[in-house]
Amino acid sequence: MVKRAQEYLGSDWERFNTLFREEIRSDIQLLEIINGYLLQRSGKQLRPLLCLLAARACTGAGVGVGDGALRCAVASEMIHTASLLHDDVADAADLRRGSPTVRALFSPTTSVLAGDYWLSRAIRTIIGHVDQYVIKSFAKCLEDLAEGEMIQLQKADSLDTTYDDYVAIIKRKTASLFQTAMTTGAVASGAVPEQVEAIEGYALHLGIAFQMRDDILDYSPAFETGKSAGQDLVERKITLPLLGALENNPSRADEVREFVREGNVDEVLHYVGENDGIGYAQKVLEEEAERASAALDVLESSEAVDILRGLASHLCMRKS
Ligand code: GRG
Repeated sequence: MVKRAQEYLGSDWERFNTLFREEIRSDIQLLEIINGYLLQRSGKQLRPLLCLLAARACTGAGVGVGDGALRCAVASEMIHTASLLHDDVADAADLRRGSPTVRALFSPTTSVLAGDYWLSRAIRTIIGHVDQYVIKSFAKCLEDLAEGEMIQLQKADSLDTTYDDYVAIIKRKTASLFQTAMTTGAVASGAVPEQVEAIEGYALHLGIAFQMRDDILDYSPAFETGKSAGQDLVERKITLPLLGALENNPSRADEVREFVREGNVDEVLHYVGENDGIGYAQKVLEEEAERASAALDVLESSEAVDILRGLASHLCMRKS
């Protein structure tokens, strides 16, 4: 489905990739080495894809999204990468996309500074090319990313995460950038408020579902994600599969939260398996994905809208 979306975007996708490489270029040798390393190991590039699909869905344009939307797509991928470079330091992660992290290969300081650079370049890419709405949306998103991580830190200490806390975290750390990527792509393409609202609703629910799937994958063996199972528990993150198991069998709640506190990951994995935490989480995320698709109902039918709906179902089942 990601491939189909890239093919549908055609020359716009190529223009995105060209601008992305131009805008991240640096004269500093160390940055060029790191940037090359990261560009060779690109992920799914989902946020720019969603940004450009939103632009197309709102304008009905066959080819050629405007320069503003293209810049929003580039900025969204740069911010995503910056957040991963910082996150890998916060989590002391050795692997990302199946390869050593910049943190492991160079140093934590290098990873944070490279993240700062990607973040600064994101801002430079849009300033002077887009209107105030777009700038404000990116600024709010950066605030959300930091807040989401902060709430997560707080909860790793108190270990009293509720479902509402969990949703507050994932809205900020994941859904917010989906929303910004898509609404800015739409606004920069001249979308009317009703269209922007539809796109924002889709992005919110898709972002929530996407993070829920990510949290399920953390309970799966490492071969497809390139990360080891139970990593979130090592970092004392209580996510939906565990919340689901606690909902299904609350009788051992105190004991299980104590396992998390002690870092007894195997016991927690066993408890989640026995109490169908994964099934619970999968059901909730599929409902979110349905909400995402339903939000698009007010938009005029188009191939872009079909692809957005297809992506919502596809991402529910993704394995990496
Ligand atoms: C410096 C911008 C900035 C933020 C600092 C550390 C931090 C605050 C935020 C981290 C937020 C974070 C890592 C959220 C997780 C989002 C997520 C599910 C990432 C994985 O996305 P994919 O699967 O990645 O799209 P690929 O590898 O495909 O690019």
